[in-house]
Amino acid sequence: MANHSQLGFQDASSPIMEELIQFHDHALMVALAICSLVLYLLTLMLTEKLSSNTVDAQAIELVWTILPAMVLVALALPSLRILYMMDEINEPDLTLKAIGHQWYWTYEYTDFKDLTFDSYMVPTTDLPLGHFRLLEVDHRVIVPTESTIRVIVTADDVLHSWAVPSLGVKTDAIPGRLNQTSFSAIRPGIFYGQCSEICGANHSFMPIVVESAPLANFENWSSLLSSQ
Ligand SMILES: [Cu+2]
Repeated sequence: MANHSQLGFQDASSPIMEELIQFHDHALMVALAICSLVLYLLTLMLTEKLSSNTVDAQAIELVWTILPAMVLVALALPSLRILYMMDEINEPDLTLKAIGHQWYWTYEYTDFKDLTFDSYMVPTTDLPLGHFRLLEVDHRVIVPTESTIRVIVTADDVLHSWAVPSLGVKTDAIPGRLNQTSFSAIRPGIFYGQCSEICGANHSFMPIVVESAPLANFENWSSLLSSQ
C-alpha cells in the first residue's frame, strides 16, 4: 500500500502492474533524454556555439522531424502492447461482480450460489489499533492467489470507479452498463483501493480491499459464506 511521502508507485502485485511500472520508467527515461538534449542545445545557443549559420537548415530540419517521430514510436509501441494485454481476458478462473453504490460496494461471486455481500468502510471511531483509516472495510473481497479473476464492474446510482493501484486495475462503474477487467494477484496479501470517480458526498469513504489468499483458504471462505 501507499506510504507517507511516497514518490513512486505502490509495489506491483500483478503482472500487468509490473508492466505498467516498467513502461512508466521507460517513458521517464525518454523524457529525461529529451530534457537533457534541449538543455544542452540551449546552453550551446547561449554560449553562441550554435547559431543558424553553423548548421545547414536542411540537415537540422531532417533531424528535428525524424527524431520526435522515433521518440513517439518508442513510446506508442510498448504502450499499445500493455493496452492489449490489459484488454485480454484469458479464460478467467473466477468472476467477480462489483457494483458501486452511494457509498459502498456490493460484490457478487456469480460462480457460487448466493455468495454476495456489501462492503462498507470501517468508521474511524470503530477502527482497531493498527488498521488503516479510511481504507479498511467490513467485508473484504477474497480472491485466490495466482488465478485470473474477471471483474465485472457496474453501478446502481451514479458513476463510480473500481480501482486497486497495486493490481493495476481501474474500471469505471457506470449505471446500466457492464465494464470488464481482469487481474491476477501474484502473491497473497491485502491490497487497498478507493473509488476513483467523484461520486458524491461520501466518495472518499467507499474504499476497496482485495485479499488474495491461497486457493484452499478461499474455498473454505466461499463454502462458509455461500451455505449461509
Ligand atoms: Cu464512488
